[in-house]
Amino acid sequence: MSQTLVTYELDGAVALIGLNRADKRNAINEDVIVQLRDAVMRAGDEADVGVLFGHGGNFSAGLDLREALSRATAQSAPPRKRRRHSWHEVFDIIARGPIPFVAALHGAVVGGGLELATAAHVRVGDATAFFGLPEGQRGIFVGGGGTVRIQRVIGYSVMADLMLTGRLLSAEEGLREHVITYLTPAGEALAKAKELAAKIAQNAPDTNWRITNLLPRVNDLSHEDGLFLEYMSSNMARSPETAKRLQEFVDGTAKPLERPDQPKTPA
Ligand code: 1HE
Repeated sequence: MSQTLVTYELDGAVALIGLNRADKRNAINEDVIVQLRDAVMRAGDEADVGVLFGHGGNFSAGLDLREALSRATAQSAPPRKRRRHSWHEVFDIIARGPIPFVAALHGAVVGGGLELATAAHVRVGDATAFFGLPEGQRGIFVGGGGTVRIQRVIGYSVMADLMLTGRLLSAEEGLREHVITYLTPAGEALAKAKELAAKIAQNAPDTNWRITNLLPRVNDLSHEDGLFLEYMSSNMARSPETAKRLQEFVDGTAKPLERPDQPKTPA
């Protein structure tokens, strides 16, 4: 596995992680998963925010169907020991790890590519992006956490529609269905994702961690348990950073909030 299938670059507090298999439309095989795991682990150690993107003309064409075919036809015995599915493990490190991730999406974002994108916390798409779940056409099923994550993002009715009919959503439709929350002109998703990542890196890391780890878990809880967890969290010992940030606001030295109708201040 000498080929660099996933690139890694540290840009200040932001780790840039790129799928680098453009000739195969960044289809995800097991070697990609192994390298992606290394990259996101490293990002968690070194960076405050990660950005996921695809080299070439697409984010990702999903599961490597050639590899899937050779697995489907190989006469191999079932494993003696069960292990956690490698995609679940890596996508969970992204979704529930120590740092937030922003995904920059363009071209194909389909199948496992969409599952990877929805493991990120903020998604930016450019005008070339299209989204779909063609598993039905391939005779397979989502396997990268899509049943849990994509269903939460777009809801059962849209997910079932995409899977049953094979319909692809345009970038505009993706924005409407909350697949992405930012839409840029063609070729500008990565720049926008970097800009957002730099902004996210300015938050207190502990607050970012609660946004990425506590908030999604509350979705799985009852009303009572959700409020209890929120109460416990808000009463956790406050860090010196919290006091410093509150003091800055009280002193009038904190950066003002950027209102939607004002020109953006540099991050
Ligand atoms: C691939 C893959 C792939 C491209 N696995 N090799 N994913 C899909 O069902 C999507 C399959 N791909 C496509 O529909 C198209 O390739 C695209 C719309 C993404 C791009 O089209 P295009 O015209 O730019 O590229 P292409 O000519 O179709 O493909 C270029 C090369 O990439 C070609 O290889 P080559 O050796 O002939 O040059 C393709 O075979 C290769 N390629 N996509 C393997 N996916 C954990 S469960 C998740 C379940 C899923 O992800 S299901 C969705 C699978």
